[in-house]
Amino acid sequence: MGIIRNLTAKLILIRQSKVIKNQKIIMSRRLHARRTDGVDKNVWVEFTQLAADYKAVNLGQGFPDFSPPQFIQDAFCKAVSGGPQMHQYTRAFGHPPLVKSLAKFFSRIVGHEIDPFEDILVTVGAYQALFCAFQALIDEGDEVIIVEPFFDCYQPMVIMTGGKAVYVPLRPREGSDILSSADWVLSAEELAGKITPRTKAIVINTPNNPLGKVYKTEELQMIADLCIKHDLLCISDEVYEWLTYDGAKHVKIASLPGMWERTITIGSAGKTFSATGWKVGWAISSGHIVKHMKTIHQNSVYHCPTAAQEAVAHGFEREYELFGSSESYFQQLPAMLHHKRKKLASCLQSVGLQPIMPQGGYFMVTDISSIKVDLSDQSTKDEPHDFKFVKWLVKEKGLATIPVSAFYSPEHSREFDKYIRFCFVKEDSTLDAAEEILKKWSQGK
Ligand code: IK2
Repeated sequence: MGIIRNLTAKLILIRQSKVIKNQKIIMSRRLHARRTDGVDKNVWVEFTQLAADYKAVNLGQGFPDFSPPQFIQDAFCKAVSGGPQMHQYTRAFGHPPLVKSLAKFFSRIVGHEIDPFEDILVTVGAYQALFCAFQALIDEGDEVIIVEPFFDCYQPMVIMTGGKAVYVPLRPREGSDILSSADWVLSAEELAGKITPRTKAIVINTPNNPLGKVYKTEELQMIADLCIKHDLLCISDEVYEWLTYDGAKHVKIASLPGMWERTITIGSAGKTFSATGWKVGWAISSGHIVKHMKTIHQNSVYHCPTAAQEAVAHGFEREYELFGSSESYFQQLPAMLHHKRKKLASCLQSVGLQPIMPQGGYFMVTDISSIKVDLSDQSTKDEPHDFKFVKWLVKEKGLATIPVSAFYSPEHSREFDKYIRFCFVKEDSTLDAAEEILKKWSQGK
């Protein structure tokens, strides 16, 4: 009996030491790819969770807290009950009714006959369109110029290609009060100075998130001239294209002479029809560019949800017919947001904060350097001032916003860490709740 017990104990020991050895082997191996190094932090993951944890009034992440228009909800319901094919795979590069309606709609705007099957790729939101663009077009060692402030994912997406992100900031115009996003300008000299023989593309975002800058035709022409002169691509993120105010006009850089062939225009049904959860986006460009993006798409996502695409197709058909009329959602949404923008601006002004009035989009940036609060408890890390401030505001006052330095490169983030971003695509009751918090705070309550 004793011998058997001893043998069993020995066997268990041998087995355990094998397990430990295997674990050591596994731990000595690098279990991840290097491309994930340094790109693990994400402002949306961090601050959306924080807002939820503190049940804050949420003027943080950019999504409406109201329903999409009835016509697009009806289109979605109709699609879902539209037969078995609505629940199955559709064409990999875009549901045929959607690519046809996008081509019809945007041909009129770009002034170029867009081929629905060659020139368009439908993606999982604008996010995936951006991902496909960077993966398909940027090689290891290529340089990509990004105009700051920029939607944060451009930087990790460039890094993951092995390319190098090079930054040029929009800067507040010198010598004047910075009252509007139009006062933030791009220096032609600074941009031209960043172009090297390795430069492959320039990335712009108009209307810009977070500033709300809507690039004027002259500014776009300056960028276009450099793209043509140096044979560069232009990735133009235009997800807020319908949201402009006070007469600002959105211009597509792809519509400028010589730019169709080298521009990738990115759009989002989430932003267009106030349905961010549907995650339908697209890239439009010349077929010789889109074909490479299709390669990335077919080897990663392959195809996007059918019913949502069917509904978005219906939305664009409707908007094509109503284009320019007061019934068009592309008129109604900015009209509604125009009021919300005014409401938020006067709320900020009433507590002594000066908003930078956005010409477009649904965000408003304000300078917080006049606010003196003790932020020493907010973080043990050496974080930028606006990160600490936004954390304090959520935890102490129950109001969620986003730090603007998250939209800057590490090189420039400290220069711009005195701003925070408010989102105003929210119910009036949400904006009222935010106003109440700010008013109470300013009265020392
Ligand atoms: N491009 C820009 C400029 C965006 O703002 C977004 C969505 N941003 O929303 C988060 C926020 O800023 O609060 C996208 C691309 C991605 O769009 P989609 O939702 O269609 O993937």
